[in-house]
Amino acid sequence: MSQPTFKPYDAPSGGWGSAYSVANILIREKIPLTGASLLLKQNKPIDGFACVSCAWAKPHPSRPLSFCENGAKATAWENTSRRCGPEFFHRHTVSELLNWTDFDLEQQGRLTHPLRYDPASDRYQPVSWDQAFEEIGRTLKAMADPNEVVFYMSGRASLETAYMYALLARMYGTNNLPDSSNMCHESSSVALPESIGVPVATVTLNDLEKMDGMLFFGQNTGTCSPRMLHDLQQARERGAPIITFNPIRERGLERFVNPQSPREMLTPDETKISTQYHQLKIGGDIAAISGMCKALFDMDAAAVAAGRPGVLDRAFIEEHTHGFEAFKARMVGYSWPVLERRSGLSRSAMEAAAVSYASCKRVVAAYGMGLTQHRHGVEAIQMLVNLLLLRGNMGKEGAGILPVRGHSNVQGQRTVGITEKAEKVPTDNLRRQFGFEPPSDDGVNTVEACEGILAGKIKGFIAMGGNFVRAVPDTLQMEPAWRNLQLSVQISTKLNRSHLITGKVSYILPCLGRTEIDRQATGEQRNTTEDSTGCIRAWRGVAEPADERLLSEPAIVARLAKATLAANPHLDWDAWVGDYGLVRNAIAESYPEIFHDFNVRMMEPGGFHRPLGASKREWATESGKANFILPSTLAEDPDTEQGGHEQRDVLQLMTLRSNDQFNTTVYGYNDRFRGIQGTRAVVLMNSNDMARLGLAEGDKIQAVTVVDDGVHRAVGPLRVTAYNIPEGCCAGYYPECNALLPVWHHAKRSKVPAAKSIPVRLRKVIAFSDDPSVPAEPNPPANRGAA
Ligand SMILES: Nc1nc2c(c(=O)[nH]1)N[C@H]1C(S)=C(S)[C@@H](COP(=O)(O)OP(=O)(O)OC[C@H]3O[C@@H](n4cnc5c(=O)[nH]c(N)nc54)[C@H](O)[C@@H]3O)O[C@H]1N2
Ligand SMILES: Nc1nc2c(c(=O)[nH]1)N[C@H]1C(S)=C(S)[C@@H](COP(=O)(O)OP(=O)(O)OC[C@H]3O[C@@H](n4cnc5c(=O)[nH]c(N)nc54)[C@H](O)[C@@H]3O)O[C@H]1N2
Ligand SMILES: [Mo]
Repeated sequence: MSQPTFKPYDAPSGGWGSAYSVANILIREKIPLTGASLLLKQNKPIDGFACVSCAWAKPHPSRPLSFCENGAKATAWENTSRRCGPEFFHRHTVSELLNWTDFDLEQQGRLTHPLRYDPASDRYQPVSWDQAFEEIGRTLKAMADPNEVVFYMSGRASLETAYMYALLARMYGTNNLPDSSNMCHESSSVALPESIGVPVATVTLNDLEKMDGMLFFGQNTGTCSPRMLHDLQQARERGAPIITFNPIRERGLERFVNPQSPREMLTPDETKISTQYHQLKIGGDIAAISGMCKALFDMDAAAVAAGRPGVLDRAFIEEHTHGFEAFKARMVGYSWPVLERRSGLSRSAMEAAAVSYASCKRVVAAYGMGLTQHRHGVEAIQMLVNLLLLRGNMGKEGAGILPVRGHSNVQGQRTVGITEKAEKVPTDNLRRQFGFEPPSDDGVNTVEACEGILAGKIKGFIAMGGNFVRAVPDTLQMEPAWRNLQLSVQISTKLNRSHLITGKVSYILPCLGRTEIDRQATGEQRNTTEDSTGCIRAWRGVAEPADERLLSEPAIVARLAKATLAANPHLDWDAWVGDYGLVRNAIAESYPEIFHDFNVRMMEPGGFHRPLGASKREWATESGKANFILPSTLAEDPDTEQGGHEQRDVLQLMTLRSNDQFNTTVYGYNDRFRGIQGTRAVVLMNSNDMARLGLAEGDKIQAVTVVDDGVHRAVGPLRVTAYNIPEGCCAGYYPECNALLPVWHHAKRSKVPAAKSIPVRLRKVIAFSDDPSVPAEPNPPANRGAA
């Protein structure tokens, strides 16, 4: 690999950079021409497939080309012509593969055979499907307590798979159904029901067309949901201000050229996206939003005193909200110097944001991991809702709250039963439909599953997709603990590190991807997903399967169920696999309010939306109103501050995605927008902090977590790279930095790991070579961003 380079990237997001990047990956993955034409079916309803990348809404009618750079990469990644079959596993022991990077592992291509780990030869060996299901079923049946087993789900599988998987876990006897949203938008799932009585976004694409202003917090649109840039571009063309809060200047939120517009591609036209860009401190959001609220109260008082109409929506507040007076007293009582220190923004910046916000009548507030992955993630989201409520921006066209979801069906899986919380299960319906008693105790979420594995209480782990061991906190504690599992089953499309940390009995079960044709007894099957705006639609894979041996995810769940559970006269798993329409009928019976007439409605070209009371100003909260909820603190993290985070040599580290990855899947080493090429082993720092800490550009450091629980957590060597980021803050890449994140360092109540604020010290490393084959550090290579 060539030497890493670091230089600011001047081009806008989208544009030619995006077009080249798509072409490169199609060539690299040797996607045949028919494969490239796959992209024409991407995000096309009914007879096309939903993109496997992010969960952003798909417009109807669809655009002729309905994919983005990262969506194209995800499709190419799934449809690669490379295969990772038995001969590969014959050539490489698992111990050897443990030294490979995430990139190299997934580069081997699609998994083709069911595989069982053989400890004697330290290799994965091919087995028959029958043998695999028989042993897995036998091992599950032998567990002393169903709560010793975890059924994890990443966010990609369809509604049909998710429903069947949740049913399998509950019939087995457990609510241990953690999923990737426990590391992601669980903070939204806790915050929003308390504030407005729904767990998800209240807006649709129609609202984005009608909004006349937007607030944007902690979401990297250009990389993580690029198709949304079209909606932002259109808003800007209508003159709507977009006010962004992010510690770093993300290119997609600065300027954009639509790579599918010949006019824009050939002229210097680019759209400036954010009209105000506030580089607040990591974790400064509650203070920044409080500052905006305080400014609104000041403006309102001044307007009313001058006999002008106020800036608050008094009628809305009166009729629809609860807790306003206490909220006002708190906001008015905050002092500007404290708000400035906590947010890292000046009073005038917060006031300017408030003035711009108050100039709009219909505002949508969007946010991502920059809010949710903090100790106070739940409260930060509730503060954002408070800000919307002050001007009645909830439950009217063009306004509302928009958590931008991650995985392409992560929201939908929750809707059909993937949850550890017993109260969210439609117990009566399941009992009536299937004649069994669903478990009434809560199961474990992701953090609790990690704790259970560390404590030796969890003994079996089934993963429907994902790369659990790599995605969770405390890598260096989790990996050895994982080896004590009696059973680890990974249902996957590509090889990843979670496969290599084996338990006593370990299986890899390879499955079809969403882009592939799913042939069953009644013919080619459709599947359904729910996007970030609560829109549910039908899709169909169009590519030939990567291998004839692959089973679909519903087929794997059904075979696991048949091998594990006693026969049930009310449930014919084989019939369900033969016709996914029968699964949808069952979903409709369990969740009639959302899914009635599912098989018919899913065929509407624009899909159908789940009902959301808050979007009609119906508040399913305890007070029966939309609630103003007070934050408990302005501090970013009072717990770790006591441990010394106010010390001058401790920085707050946020762990980020590059433009060349999808979560733990690393497509390559180029973070184009951030100007980092050829490496992921970096720490991005403010140059004043570098000077203060005696570090120079290119120095190698080891990052060490500053908490006082007695565990040493370090990652490195990382290259010091000067970057436009506020003082006291620094950034590194996920998942390489996950070894720094303590498992207990999570959002209060939602337990989302606080991956955006890890207190660290940086220690200079003396002996280090840029040659990755020269080990310089005790860290396993996986914790260095290789190259
Ligand atoms: N290409 C691509 N697309 C993806 C993914 C991917 O890995 N690659 N992952 C998918 C998944 S599962 C998810 S959840 C989403 C994630 O998409 P995002 O929510 O965009 O997540 P991150 O990339 O982690 O970036 C979070 C942003 O928050 C900012 N930030 C960090 N700390 C703070 C803070 O304290 N306050 C504020 N205001 N901002 C902060 C960071 O600078 C960054 O811009 O994307 C999905 N789409
Ligand atoms: N430090 C830090 N940690 C984080 C985050 C962060 O920002 N910082 N982000 C968190 C977030 S938001 C998330 S969502 C999690 C992600 O956690 P996960 O969802 O567990 O991880 P992914 O990397 O998305 O999983 C990739 C693997 O999924 C498998 N796969 C891909 N497609 C399919 C399919 O169609 N079917 C099946 N069965 N398998 C498939 C492939 O084998 C691939 O290797 O990570 C979390 N961890
Ligand atoms: Mo996510």
